[in-house]
Amino acid sequence: MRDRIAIVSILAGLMGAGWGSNLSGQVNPADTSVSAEERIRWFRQDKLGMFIHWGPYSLPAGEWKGQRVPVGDEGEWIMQRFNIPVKEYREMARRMNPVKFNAEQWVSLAKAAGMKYLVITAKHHDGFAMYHSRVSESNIVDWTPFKRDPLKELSEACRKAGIRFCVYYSHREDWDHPDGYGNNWDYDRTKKDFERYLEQKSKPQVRELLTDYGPLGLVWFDRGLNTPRQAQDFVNLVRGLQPRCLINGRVGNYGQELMGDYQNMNDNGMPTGGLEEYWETPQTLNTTWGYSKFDQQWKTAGNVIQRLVEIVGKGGNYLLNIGPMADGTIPPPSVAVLEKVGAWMRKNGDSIYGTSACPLAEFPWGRCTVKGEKVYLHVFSWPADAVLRLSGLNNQVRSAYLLVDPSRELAVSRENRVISVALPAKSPDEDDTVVVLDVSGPPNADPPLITQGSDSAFELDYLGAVTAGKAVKRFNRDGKFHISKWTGPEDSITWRLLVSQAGTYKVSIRYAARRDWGQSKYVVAIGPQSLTGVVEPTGDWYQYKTFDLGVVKIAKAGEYKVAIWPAAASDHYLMYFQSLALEPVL
Ligand code: JFZ
Repeated sequence: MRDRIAIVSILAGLMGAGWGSNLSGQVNPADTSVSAEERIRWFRQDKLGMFIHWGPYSLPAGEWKGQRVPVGDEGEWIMQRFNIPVKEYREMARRMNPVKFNAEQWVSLAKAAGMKYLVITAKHHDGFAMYHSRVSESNIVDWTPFKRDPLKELSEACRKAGIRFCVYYSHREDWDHPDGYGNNWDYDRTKKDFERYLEQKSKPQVRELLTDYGPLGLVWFDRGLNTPRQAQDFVNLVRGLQPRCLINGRVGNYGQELMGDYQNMNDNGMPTGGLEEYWETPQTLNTTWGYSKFDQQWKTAGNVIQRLVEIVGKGGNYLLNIGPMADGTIPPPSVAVLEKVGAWMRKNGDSIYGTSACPLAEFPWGRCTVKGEKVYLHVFSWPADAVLRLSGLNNQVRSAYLLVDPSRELAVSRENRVISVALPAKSPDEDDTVVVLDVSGPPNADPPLITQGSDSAFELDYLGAVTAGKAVKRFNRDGKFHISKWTGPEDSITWRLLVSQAGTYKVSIRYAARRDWGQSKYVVAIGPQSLTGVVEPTGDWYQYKTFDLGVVKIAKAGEYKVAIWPAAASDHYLMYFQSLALEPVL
């Protein structure tokens, strides 16, 4: 069996490597005709997508020869968890026959839930293709009695319904292929040729998906690759065949520079503050991606709605997962939750679609999203006195009303910096009632005024910072939250400080800088004083170190502006900035 696969793979690899025409005819050179902003525009607008994890792992559904995948662990990892031999797993996969699969039904559920894009596992780590692949016979059409191509049917149903069709592809991990990463129970890792796997299976299958299923909204790669060059090959492959197709952050190594169009949070992850590089959080509806008959820990519609609002209010997208059963049935509890979420979205979608991160600090009663000249206040917990209070908004409030009842104006008053909105006695929606403020101009707020800690020191990081130019607040699984992408004096970070204790302060900076970023100069201005720093390489990627910059004298208490910027233009980033500290010299 394996020999046959090897032969098929070699032929595909030869074709894929350009020895003869590849699977799609000609591979175009990477097309740069579409700008990054244009490519991601729909994604920033649509906010909410359906993730689908569906494959042979849905058949054992969390149990193998009496052994159970514990609830809380991932059902789609069953082959690796129990070191199931490829031969046995494939024999199991042969029994997959999803006679109840109905693409139109799945897509209409996504649509009913307010989801605008759908990402399905074309090939997960088990190496099994859920589409008709010519690269490997380990696919649902050739290997099972089903004989139909679910991705073809879903792509057509999505197009009819106006939902963007997207695919997940695990481009590194492959427990079926002898050279793929991850299966060291069947294959000797010392004999693996990973590059051969990329050329013989991974790239040719990605090429098939980009060629045979129409325009894809997004290729959702997973678990990164070893080197930037390997990842760049996949970026070029996608760009060359479908320049409008988005690439997620996991195309490259998580601990290295972002090579996709946006960053992925950790699974189920939630950042503490507003990130400025676009991002998406994938989340399970229970606790497993692939179906498990044991996992009934379903989130409520309220959990999902509030998490959606929190993600969108911090400037990201929400990719919410369903794990269909092997016969093609979507677990009824998933359907029930998504239908309730959809009911809320039909009434409140304006406060989600096309909105941007809230410029205000978080509120104890809920969150906020903004769009045009509107501030959407998402009230999770109704104030006992039915008065909603918020501060920090610079705009004049022209009117206020419930999104579900715009005809009924709510009384608004302002005292100093606090805006109060008189609400109905009872909340119309126990999960999230949206109050709309119609304001003068784009919603804006003063940056936070940072005060001194109990030890009178200041720790200035991404949370309180205002970025300008190309400097952006970012997340990376290894780099954590940092600020970067700045290359010249027009790119800066600033903070507002309220100094209560005049005196001398020792200034230090914490950053990571790649080997070839050394010797770049930067300026740290604190009020009228400034210090000049010279970047010292800290190793490769996100190896943070702290450097003393000298001392400044703050003559009197009051508000000060602190700023950092590159002293000169450069062809690389200045640094991965983490924090600036001002410690009183006693
Ligand atoms: C990966 C897969 O292993 C998993 O089966 C599922 O497909 C999920 C969506 O993606 O799991 C991950 C990958 C990355 C992180 C966590 C789980 N992460 O960055 O924290």
